[in-house]
Amino acid sequence: MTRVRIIGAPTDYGANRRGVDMGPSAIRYGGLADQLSCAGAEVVDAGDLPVPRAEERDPDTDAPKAGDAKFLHEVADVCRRLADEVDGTLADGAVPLALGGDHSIAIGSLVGTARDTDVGAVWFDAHADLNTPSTTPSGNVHGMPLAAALGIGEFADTEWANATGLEPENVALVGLRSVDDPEVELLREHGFSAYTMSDIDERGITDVTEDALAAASAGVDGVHVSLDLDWLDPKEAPGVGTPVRGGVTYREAHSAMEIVDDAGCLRSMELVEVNPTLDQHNETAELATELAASAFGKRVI
Ligand code: 5AB
Ligand code: MN
Ligand code: MN
Ligand code: MN
Repeated sequence: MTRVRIIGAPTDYGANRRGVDMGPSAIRYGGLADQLSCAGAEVVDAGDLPVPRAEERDPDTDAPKAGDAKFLHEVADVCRRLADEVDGTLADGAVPLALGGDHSIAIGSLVGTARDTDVGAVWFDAHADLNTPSTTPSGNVHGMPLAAALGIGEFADTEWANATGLEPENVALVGLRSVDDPEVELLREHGFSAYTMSDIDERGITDVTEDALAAASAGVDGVHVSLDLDWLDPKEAPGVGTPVRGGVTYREAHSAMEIVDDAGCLRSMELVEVNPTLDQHNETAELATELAASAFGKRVI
């Protein structure tokens, strides 16, 4: 039986708006443990990492080497602790499931899951999250986690951010529809597998997700799945801070998560960017729980 260990990371340091820090509570309240049990998993809830409120901190945008990245010290502190939790969970034979919080927590998940072994990652997101402190249009670290974990740009020497066992060849991005110009260049340069919404329109979600998983898992020991809820169309997932029209449907999202389960290489996962203050009746959080259940093997019959 798969053992899933839930680790809450209630941060909003990396996002431009408050509320995403309530994500772990909303996702738990939305029925995560029950959904995972229905998927046949044994669930352990490790609770939330302690995270000081953003108002008590200095965004510190002019710190040396921090460029324009807001709250980078605070993000580093959370990610270091999350990486240890993820690593410890894997050592204990369980699958870590991190709950954000904004997407900056993925740096911690990736560093932890790639600490002692080579891994791949599938990034289900409207955005590429490949900005660096010098290219970011917003200063928000939730737009930078993939660049950080891969040691791109100013992150090259950032010890807490570098996911040693992860290379761009094993990173697949699925559902792209809002990508900044410097990110487009990186996508072309580095050998990522990148699938836009147009690819999904043309080829279908099944084909694209199978290809993404094949690329991510080639020659490595397992795959991290990062699920940013803004991957879905805002009609399906209104409770997110950076919605972009034209995302995947409810059914497409479930199909993709079922294919994740079928591939049998899921090593760790995170659900991020749920913002309950923007949601309608907690439906985005509930959707996150259902999608996690599909990824962990829940089926109708
Ligand atoms: B999310 C933008 N590229 O860097 C930036 O939600 C948006 O984790 C980032 O994918 C969105 O600020 C970050 C314009
Ligand atoms: Mn500081
Ligand atoms: Mn996004
Ligand atoms: Mn994201």
